[in-house]
Amino acid sequence: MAGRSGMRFGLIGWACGLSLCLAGGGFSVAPSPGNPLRTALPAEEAVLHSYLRALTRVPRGADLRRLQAEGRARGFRWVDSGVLVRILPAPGQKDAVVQALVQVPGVRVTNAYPTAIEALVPYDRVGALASIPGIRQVTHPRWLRPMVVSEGLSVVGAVRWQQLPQILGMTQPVRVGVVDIGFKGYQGLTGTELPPTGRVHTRNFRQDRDFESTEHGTAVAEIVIDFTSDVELYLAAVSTAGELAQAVDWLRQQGVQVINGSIGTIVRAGNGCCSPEYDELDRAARAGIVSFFAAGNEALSHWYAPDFADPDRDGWLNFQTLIPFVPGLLPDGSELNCFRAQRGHDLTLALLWYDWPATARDYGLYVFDALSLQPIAVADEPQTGTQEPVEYIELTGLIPRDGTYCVAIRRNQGAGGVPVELFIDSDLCGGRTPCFTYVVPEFSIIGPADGRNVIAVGGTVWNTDVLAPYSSWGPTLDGRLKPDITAPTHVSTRTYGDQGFVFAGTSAATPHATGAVALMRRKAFSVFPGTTVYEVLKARSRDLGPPGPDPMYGAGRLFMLPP
Ligand SMILES: [Ca+2]
Ligand SMILES: [Ca+2]
Ligand SMILES: [Ca+2]
Repeated sequence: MAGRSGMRFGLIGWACGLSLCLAGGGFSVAPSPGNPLRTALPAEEAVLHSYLRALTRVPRGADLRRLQAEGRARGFRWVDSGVLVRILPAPGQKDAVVQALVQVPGVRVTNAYPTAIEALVPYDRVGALASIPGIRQVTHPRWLRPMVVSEGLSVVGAVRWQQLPQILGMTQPVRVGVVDIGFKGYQGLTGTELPPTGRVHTRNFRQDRDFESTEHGTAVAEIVIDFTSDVELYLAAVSTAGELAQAVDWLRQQGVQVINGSIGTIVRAGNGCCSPEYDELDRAARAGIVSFFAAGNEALSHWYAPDFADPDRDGWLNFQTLIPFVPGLLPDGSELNCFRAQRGHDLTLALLWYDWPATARDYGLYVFDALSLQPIAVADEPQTGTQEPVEYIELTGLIPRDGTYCVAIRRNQGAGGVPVELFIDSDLCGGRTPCFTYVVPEFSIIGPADGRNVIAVGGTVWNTDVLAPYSSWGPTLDGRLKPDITAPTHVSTRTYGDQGFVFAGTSAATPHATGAVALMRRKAFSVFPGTTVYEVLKARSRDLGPPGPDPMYGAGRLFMLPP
């Protein structure tokens, strides 16, 4: 199976088998300069991700399907024989880099911003990128994912608004943009759960052209339209951060008043820096557009430490909990953070450290089988001063057997002194129990919900008003209060109801806020002079949890009526 060879691929370059590297049966590595599990690399080659470097050595006639599966595990996806990459230009070098890129035969620049360029590069041409000046890193795109885990309209006070006469409202339908991974089945719902065909506008920014990859966006749009069907609806399909930036730009040009994003990425800086979607969302805000994004489903699948703790000085981080969700399983200080996974399950892991935009602290992310202590996946790119502080693993169906697996974090070089974070796939644990041994819900807001000009929406269970256990907590890593607001989730939709599911996750909460703003603008555009509809929402929201604004519920749960 292609997947198994993908695992082996991840181990190329290991200096020794793990049994040789590990001292005794315990998990500790003999002190040595540098990482004994990784071979050294000349600094000038560090610009290319190791997967791309490996592609430059692929012989003609190689098995492309195997290469694609290996790429997927390392965060790369192919479109035909091209690989989608994220290219980080040095400051001021964007235009020069784009000019050089388009000289390379077969390369297509799919979007270009000062902070990052995305391009589709023929797999046998990736080597050409290493010699282009002004590039500080070529890596995988930041992939966006839907924030689903799986009866809320009257809960938020929308029914009274729907009964209001149309006196003070906008005379035109409200223009609402929905950015999402996919909109499967939306055509079957126009005129019923969605506006009529003439009022649904679509644009596909995905390089793989798969507008109907999932029904997720259709269910999200359905919730917005539950509030008011008097909407011009703009559906934009995206899969990467760069495509999201493009989509927000397009929506702004269409004159939308509200944007809904029930999607996000765990690869984010936490201070709104370093990726083009933030710049486009700032621009949208300056144009008066309100953007709601899912806060994330990561409260049970995130770990954080204020520094790289390594009291035994062996290079492997010692995990500690700030909030002991699972006391007693392992004492604080273990070098393994373990989780259960089933054979064939998907697994996404991101290691981030707060050293943006470019780091010389070189950390690595390792996943071991708890029984054999053999590594099943490794992400350990060199960080030599120009790269983003990210290590990323995406195992699609590659978990070899049902069992326990453990994450370890390695410091190869560079001092500590900056916060370290780990995200694991929230799907792994169904949103109810901690996803691994050491869980820290604080700072688990995803991107772009962590942005300054984005309203981050957390999720409360619709009939209990209790925060959903997975709903991401703030604050942001630079200390801003998030989420901004919470809204009901675990709700019914036609799209998911037909499949027997309730729609859970901050994905379902977000369009409640979007729908509320659309409805209020339509009904009473002019009744709140000198303030924004969002300010009104915030002021009316029902305070929950600790009194006043707090990093779990934000201002409170969405409520549209006066207090
Ligand atoms: Ca240690
Ligand atoms: Ca590294
Ligand atoms: Ca509160």
